[in-house]
Amino acid sequence: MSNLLPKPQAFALRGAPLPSLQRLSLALCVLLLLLACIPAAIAHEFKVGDIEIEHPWSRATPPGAKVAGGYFTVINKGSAPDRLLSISSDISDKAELHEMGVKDGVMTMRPVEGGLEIPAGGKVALKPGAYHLMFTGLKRQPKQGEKFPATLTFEKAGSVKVEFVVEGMGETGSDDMDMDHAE
Ligand SMILES: [Cu+2]
Repeated sequence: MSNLLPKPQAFALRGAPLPSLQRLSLALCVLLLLLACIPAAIAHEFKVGDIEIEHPWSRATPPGAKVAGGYFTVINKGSAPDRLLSISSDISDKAELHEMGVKDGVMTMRPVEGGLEIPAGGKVALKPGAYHLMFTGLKRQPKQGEKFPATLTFEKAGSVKVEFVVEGMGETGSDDMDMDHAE
């Protein structure tokens, strides 16, 4: 009989680390979940199908301005190219895709014909001085710190709602937006 006593004790000792390990791994899971959420909130990105849109942003405009720029990075994680066909937003009558280039030594902006191709497995950055979005016929001035919604439509991936964060007027220090858009 006496040799039965150590058994439950030994069992209890061996069993003891299990519950705390489970607690630890649960705590780790919660921590990992929290960490997984944080970059998404900071990165401010949107997804539709194989397409990811990172950090759509615009710039505050001076009173009376009729146009505002729109910028973001599009990533195509798919194995086929896709095309950004159109953009719409309540903030303006129209939103156009523009391309900047140099023609006969003069910087020009022109609408991108037939949509903007996003190569398979590639990315395209819309940024000041390059491809960009132009909100034309502004219904109101975007104010620094606010967000406004817009819908991007892709040929294959379909439509996705995004939010443009409005940054300061001097953001990036580029004044390309003031050039060819006084209509
Ligand atoms: Cu433009």
